[in-house]
Amino acid sequence: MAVPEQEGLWPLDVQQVLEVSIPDEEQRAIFAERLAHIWPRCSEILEALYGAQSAFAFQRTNVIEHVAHAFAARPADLKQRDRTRPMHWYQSGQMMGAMCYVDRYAENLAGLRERIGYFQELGLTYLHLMPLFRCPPEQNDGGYAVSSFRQVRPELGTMDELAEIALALHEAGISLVLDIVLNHTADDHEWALCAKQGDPTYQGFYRLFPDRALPDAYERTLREVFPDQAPGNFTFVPELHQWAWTTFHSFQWDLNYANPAVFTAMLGEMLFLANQGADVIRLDAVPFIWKELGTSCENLPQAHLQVEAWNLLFQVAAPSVVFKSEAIVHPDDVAKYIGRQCQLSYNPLLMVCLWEALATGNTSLLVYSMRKRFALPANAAWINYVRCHDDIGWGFANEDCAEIGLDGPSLRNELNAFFTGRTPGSFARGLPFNYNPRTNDMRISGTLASLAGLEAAREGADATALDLAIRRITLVTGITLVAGGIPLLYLGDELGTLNDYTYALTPTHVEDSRWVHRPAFESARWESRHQASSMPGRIFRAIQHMISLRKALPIFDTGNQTEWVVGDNHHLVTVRRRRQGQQLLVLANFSASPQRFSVDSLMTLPAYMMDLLTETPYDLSQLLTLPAYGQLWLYSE
Ligand code: OTU
Repeated sequence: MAVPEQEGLWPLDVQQVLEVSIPDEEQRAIFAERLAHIWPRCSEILEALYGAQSAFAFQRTNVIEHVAHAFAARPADLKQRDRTRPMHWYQSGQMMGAMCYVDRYAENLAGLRERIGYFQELGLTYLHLMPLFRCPPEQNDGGYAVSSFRQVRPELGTMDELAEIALALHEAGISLVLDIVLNHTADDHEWALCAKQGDPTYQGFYRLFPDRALPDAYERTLREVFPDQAPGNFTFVPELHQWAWTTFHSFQWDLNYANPAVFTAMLGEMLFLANQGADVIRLDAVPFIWKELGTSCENLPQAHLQVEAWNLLFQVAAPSVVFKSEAIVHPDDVAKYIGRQCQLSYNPLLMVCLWEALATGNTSLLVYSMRKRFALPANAAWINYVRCHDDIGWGFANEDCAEIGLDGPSLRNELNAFFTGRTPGSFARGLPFNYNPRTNDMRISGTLASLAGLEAAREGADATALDLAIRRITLVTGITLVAGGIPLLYLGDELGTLNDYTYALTPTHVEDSRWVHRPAFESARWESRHQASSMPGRIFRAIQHMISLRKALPIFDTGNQTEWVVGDNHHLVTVRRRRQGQQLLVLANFSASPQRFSVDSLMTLPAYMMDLLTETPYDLSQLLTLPAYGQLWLYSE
C-alpha cells in the first residue's frame, strides 16, 4: 500500500477512515497533511516489523484509524497547546521536574490539587505522577502492574479528575508526565482476563507457551530483573495450563508486540493518556518490548523501530507531546532510544556516577563518562536526577572504567558495600535490592538524605557530620541543576526525607526494599521548610535557591552546551556553560577535605566571576578554595 502523499490522495480505505473519523473538513486537512509528512517513514517501519503478516493491510488502516480518532477526540485546549508550544519546549532552562506517588504524597487527586501552590513555590514545571491507573489491590509493583490505562485507581479519583488536574497544572505552568507501561499488563487486565477465558485474539496479545520447551530455550540468554523477588522469566498460569512470559513479577504478563494488534492497541492507550492532558509519556521498561530467541531480548532493533513509529504517529495526533525513555541499561543502549524515538531520557549514568564520586571522593569516572556520553541529538534532553522511585544499579560501562584504569566489577562491589553501610566509616544508610548470590550483583535502595549521610549523622547527633550531609545533598542536586536538560527531584528529597523502615511491616512490600525510599508525605517536615534553622528548612532553602537561580538565567537552556572540563584535581567536577557573552563555571568538590586549586589556565575566563550561590565575587587569578563537598556557581556576562 504505497501512499502517493504528494497528491494528498490516500487509498480508498484510508480516505474512508479519515472521512468517518474526522468529519470536520478543515481538521481533516490538518490531519492529512501531518500524516502525509510522517507516513513514508512510518509505513517503512510497519512494513519492516509486520510486513510478513497477512493481516497487515488491515492493520495499517487500523493504525491510521486509531490516530484519527485520537486527533478528533483531542480537546480544544490541548489542540491549542499543540499549536502554540515552542517545538522544543522541554529544552528550556525553565524546566524543573519532580515526581511523586499520588497516594503517598497527597492521598488522592483532590489532595494533589491542593499541593499545586507548593509546586509553584518550589519552581516546578514538570510533574511525573507515578502510575495511578487501576491495578490489583495487593501485588501491583507500585502501580506498574496496570489493570486498565483508562481508569484511575478508584481510591485516588477518576479519569475526569485527572484530566482536570492536568488542566490545573497547565494553568500553573506545569507539564504532566504519565507512564505507559509498555512491556506488560497486570494479569487481571481486561486483555489478560479474555485470554484466560480462552479468547484466541487476546491470547495473541501475550506470550504464552504450552510447555517449558521454548521458555527454557529463551531462558538461556535472558537475565533476571528481580532475581530475588521474582526469579525466572516465565510463570505457569493454571487457568490456561500454559506458561506466560513474565520478565518482572509473576502477575505482570509481557505483551506480544510481534502481533501488530498489540502495537496498535497500545498506541490507542498512549493517545488516550495524551488526550487526558499528559505532556510527556514515560515509556516504562522500553528495552524489553521485543523478544527474539537466542538474544537477551533487550534493546532489540525492533523495539527501537516500534518507538520511532509511535513517536511519528504522535506527531500527527498530539504533536506537543513527547516521549521519555526509561531504559536503565548499558549507556550505549540508553543512547539509542534518544532523538527520533524519545525526546527525553533518564540519565542513569550521571545518577550513578554522582553517587560513585561521592563514595570514592574521586570524580574521574564521572567526568570521563560525561565527556564521552553526555552529548545528545539536537532535539533531545536528559532527565538529570539523583534519586527516583527505583533502586540504584551501577550502570556505568566497564569499558569506560577500564579506559581510566578502574575495574568496573570490583568498583561495583565496593559501592554496594559502601552504600549498604558495610564499609567502615561509610556515611550511607542504604539497603540492598535484589541481591543475586549467583552473580553477587545487587542494587541499592535509600532516600537521597539517607544515602548522603543525614541519617548516619543524626544517629551520632554530630553537627559537623550533619553539615557535611547537607552539603552532599546540595552538591549532587546542584550538578543535576546545572547540567542542562530537565532536573528531576523525588518529592520529599528537597526536605531531607529519611528512609522509612516501616515498609517492612506491609506484607506486600517487605520483599521490595525500594519502598524504603518511597515514604508517605511528612507534614511536620514540610511545615518546617521555612524555619531557617530546621534541618528540612536548611535543605529546602538551599535547593529552592538553586532552582530559582537556574530559572532566572537563560544560560541553563539545554541548547547551550554543557562542557565537562578535565582538570588535574580528581576531587573536582568542573561544568562550564556558555551563551553569547555569558559564562557559567561550576566548580564542585566531591571530597571530604577542602581543595585549594587554580582554575584551569586553558579556559578563557574573565578576571572576576560572581558566585551566584553566595553573590561573592572571585578573582580567578588567585588560588581558589572549596570546602569539603562545597560548590561554586561562577557567572559572568
Ligand atoms: C521500571 O523499572 C519501573 O520504574 C519499576 O518501578 C517497575 O518495577 C518496573 O519497570 C516494571 O514495570 O528494573 O528496577 O531498563 O530496569 O524498567 C527497576 C529498564 C526496573 C528497567 C526498568 C525497571
